[in-house]
Amino acid sequence: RLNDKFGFKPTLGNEVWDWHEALAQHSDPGYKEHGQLTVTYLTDAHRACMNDLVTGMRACGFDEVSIDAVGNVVGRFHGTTPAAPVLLTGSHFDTVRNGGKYDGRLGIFVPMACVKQLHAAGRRLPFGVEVVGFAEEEGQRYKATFLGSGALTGHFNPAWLDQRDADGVTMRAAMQHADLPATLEAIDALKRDPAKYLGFVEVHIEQGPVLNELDIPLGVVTSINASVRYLGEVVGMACHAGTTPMDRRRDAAAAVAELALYAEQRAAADGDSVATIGMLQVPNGSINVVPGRCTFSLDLRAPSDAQRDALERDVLAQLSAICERRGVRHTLEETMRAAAAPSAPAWQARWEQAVTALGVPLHCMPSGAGHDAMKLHEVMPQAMLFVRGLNSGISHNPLESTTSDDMDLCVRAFSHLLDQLASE
Ligand code: HGY
Ligand code: MN
Ligand code: MN
Ligand code: MN
Repeated sequence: RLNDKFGFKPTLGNEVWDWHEALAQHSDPGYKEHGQLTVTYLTDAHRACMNDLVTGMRACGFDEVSIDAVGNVVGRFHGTTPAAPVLLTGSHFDTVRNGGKYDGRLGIFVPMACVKQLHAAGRRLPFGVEVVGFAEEEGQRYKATFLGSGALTGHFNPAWLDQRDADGVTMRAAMQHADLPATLEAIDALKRDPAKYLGFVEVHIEQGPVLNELDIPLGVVTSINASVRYLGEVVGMACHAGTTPMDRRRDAAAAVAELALYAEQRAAADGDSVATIGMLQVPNGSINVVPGRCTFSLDLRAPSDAQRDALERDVLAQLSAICERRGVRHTLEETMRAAAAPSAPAWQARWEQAVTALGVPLHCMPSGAGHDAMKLHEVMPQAMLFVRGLNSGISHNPLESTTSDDMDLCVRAFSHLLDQLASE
């Protein structure tokens, strides 16, 4: 809390800060012991987060709070008329491994603070506000990215239920362990009718350096970049590291390493594309054995679908050429594909108005990170608000951070958007 150093101000930003600290107490085994934050889908830590969010929403004065069939925590604050359309908002509370405290969670806590303020003032809006803590966005325990928001848009993949995690536990078993119904009927019933909603807004940390370098606390998102993810394996031939001449090897790891360097320069050539091999393993490797197998991940993103497709085409073609030349073979499984999600103009304008009303210089920008908003984008208008991070906006890293002052600005911007919507 930076503002503590400059004279404590009891703001909702401080409260939102405290909520993050409380939720960050829960972490998966193997990480908690090292003071690392990892909360993956339906682990005990994840369920503790669910329960804390239910308690927190109830304390803020939501009229209805529940945990839905996939583990999303849903809070509803009614409008003046029960039949009025609803503003949908929220973000995810799962994290990447050894992640930061604010990725996702900020987008749950900021609207919670706004509802707390409305409830305390005895105010009702002419529309309802539905805040969702999405249970699974990062796709860490299961290859099921955007599971929570996908369930609301009718895009839950039934095959996910039988996926096994690293310990062989199926998602279905994990759901049963978490007292969730684990049936497709219950999950399909979560699909929201877009006609009942005004749209979806999401507040999120920028997870990048732009706002920090401009020294601007808030930014309005113009579009969320298109992305595609693969898990792959290259198979060559394990052999003796000491006796096998360099020109007689079928080294699986060297092939993937060559792909990584190609993807890096190919994405850089676009200027605003990105390519990442975030996972690269030699299963059961040994120091004195030429790698016979190498598993890897591929994450490709670009501002437009066409640019993402061109990057993808070149990288996959290069993978084939590398494998051909090295006498190794590869398999690839696409695990996620998301189209670019432009902000709905009316909703982007409302964020712009809110930011300007706070006297914050207006900066509009694309999102390199994927968000739940890109799932809701498939069924309703959406737009996002970014808040800057410290440490050059680093994210997916324990160094991820922001300030209670900037959190307070988010609450005030969100409240302004609500008032603006109520006045329309
Ligand atoms: O990977 C992403 O862009 C997001 O953090 N899931
Ligand atoms: Mn993330
Ligand atoms: Mn996120
Ligand atoms: Mn998200």
